[in-house]
Amino acid sequence: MRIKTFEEYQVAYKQSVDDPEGFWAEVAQQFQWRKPWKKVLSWDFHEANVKWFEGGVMNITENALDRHLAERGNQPAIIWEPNNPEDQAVSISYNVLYDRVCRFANVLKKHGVKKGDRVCIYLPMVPELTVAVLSCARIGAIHSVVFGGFSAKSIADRINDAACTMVITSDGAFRGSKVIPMKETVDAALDQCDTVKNVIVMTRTRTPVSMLKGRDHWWEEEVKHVDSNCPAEPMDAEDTLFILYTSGSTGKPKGVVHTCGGYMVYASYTFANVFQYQPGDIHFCTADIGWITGHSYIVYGPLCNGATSVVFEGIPTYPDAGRFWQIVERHKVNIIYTAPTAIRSLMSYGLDYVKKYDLSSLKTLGSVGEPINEEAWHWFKDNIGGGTCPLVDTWWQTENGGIMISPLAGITPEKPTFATLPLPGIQPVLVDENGKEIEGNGVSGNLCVKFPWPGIIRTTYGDHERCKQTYFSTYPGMYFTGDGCMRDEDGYYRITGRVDDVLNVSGHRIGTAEVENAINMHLGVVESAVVGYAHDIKGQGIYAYVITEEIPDDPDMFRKDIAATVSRIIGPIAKPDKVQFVTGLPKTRSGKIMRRILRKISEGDVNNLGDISTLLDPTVVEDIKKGAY
Ligand code: 7RM
Repeated sequence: MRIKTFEEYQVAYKQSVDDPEGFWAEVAQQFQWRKPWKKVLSWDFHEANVKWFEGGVMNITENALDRHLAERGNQPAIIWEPNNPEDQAVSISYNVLYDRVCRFANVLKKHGVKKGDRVCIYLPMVPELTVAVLSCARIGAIHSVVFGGFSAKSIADRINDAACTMVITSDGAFRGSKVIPMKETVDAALDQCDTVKNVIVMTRTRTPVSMLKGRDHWWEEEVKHVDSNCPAEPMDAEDTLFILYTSGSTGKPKGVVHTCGGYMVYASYTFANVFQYQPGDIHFCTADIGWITGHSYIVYGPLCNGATSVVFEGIPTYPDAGRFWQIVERHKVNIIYTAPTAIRSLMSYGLDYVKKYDLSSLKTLGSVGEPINEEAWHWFKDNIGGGTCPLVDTWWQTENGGIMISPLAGITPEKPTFATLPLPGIQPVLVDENGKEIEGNGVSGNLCVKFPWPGIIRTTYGDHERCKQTYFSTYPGMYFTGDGCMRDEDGYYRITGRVDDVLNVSGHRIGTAEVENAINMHLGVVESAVVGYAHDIKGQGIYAYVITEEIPDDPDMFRKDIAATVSRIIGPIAKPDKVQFVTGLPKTRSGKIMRRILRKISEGDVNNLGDISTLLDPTVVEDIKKGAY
């Protein structure tokens, strides 16, 4: 399963294309199955139907926990680094994690949670988050983790879409110097939800919270009164493991569905190979478990490989910009997997924060979430990796379950700013506007994948048609990623960014339509249009053009009010960086906003707007260029 040389990569890649079923069956055999599968793969991209390892029976927690107990029961599964560096880190062995998962799984059962039920998890980065996720998987309940930065309304939308019956949260969260309410936000969400029967509240900040009799229960009380034995629920490989909501170019976020068998195989295989994980390695992924990167490379991938995974509660700049490097030194981290936005931000604080710490334990560096610029790539490689650690720029998406295009650390070549080569099993293609495949090297196009892999999205929860429409209809017969991409003379891939109306702000996916809808809910707003613009740290910033009923008396205050509304409706991550008030928006005769023009204006490229003759009213462009008010 482990690729050790470039030649082995080439052989594996070829086999994965010539005989995908044979290739993946061999990989899958290395996991623990209760019953073998009957069919490795059946698929139809036109109907968006893909099944892997059908008929196979397993439970991912037996692979993430039980399987390791005999050999490494006392090895840390998780090292938890709290927000405050002066508080003791907590090491949780596989034995203890197993025990905590079984107990909490019994708590879920006691409250009536059964296989197939949906459970919303809204927690900070505490060990209980991993316990909650695995406990759901243990009993076959479907977890829907919602990132702790989302608003009450976003939580409610997600709970209602999936008809969750249980919520797991905490009283509050520590984040840098801030204490953030969690339960209070859940309470506000639950005013708009009626499927939720029970809420379990873990104590973190011990801030006062309302606890409703009959609905709300303290985590710590609950786990006292349950058995520590909880046999894993037998799951079909194609039973749903989790739902994770992600933004697209239209409408509300979609519930991406991943299933047990294929996801396990893909997350684990990619973890082992991309990072070249060795037994005993300490792996530190700085993402939040609320995003797919955390699901696959903090929880499932590392634990299914028996690794030690660092869970960090805080932020990179608290108490200062040396925090990541302090963690590396303190826990002798071997693999660090982070995002370009974090690297760029830390770069700006200078090297003193880096030099204070011993980073010699590091073996592998990883980057994910957005294109990494050349400067950040070299800074990371040279100053953190000492110029010698391999750096893997990993491209993938929530819908993919795991890494798709990336170097294998130290095995396949690197090229700054390039995700380089597809992993075995991944068949990328570039297509032109008409869906025609662009062959050869030294070309650019829209990135599609023409053959299924085990971690591919199965459906969008409750709305299969939407899955078909979003990913499989633009270029019939292929999965469309929404990304633009170039393939250079050597056949290496470089992802250039989204080609649809999805923004990537600090590695967070945000739909322009979502932000516009939130802005339009603000009192006095008539209409708005949102685009991304190049931002030094965030990668992209959010630029909003807003038409108001009246010229605001105090435009700056109005801007802040709009930001407050967006924060309230979506969450602070979606707040616009810039708001420009305008009297009109550039629209085509059919009423479509020409974002292309707005993007250029937001980047200051006003003399190069291209063809504006198709606009209903070309004069609005002049007004916007002037900066109306
Ligand atoms: C893992 C994750 C997916 C979008 C994707 C891209 C962008 C992610 C890279 C990247 C360039 C990379 N999932 N993206 N990784 N772009 N190079 N290495 O981020 O669903 O939240 O976002 O992120 O645009 O479509 S995600």
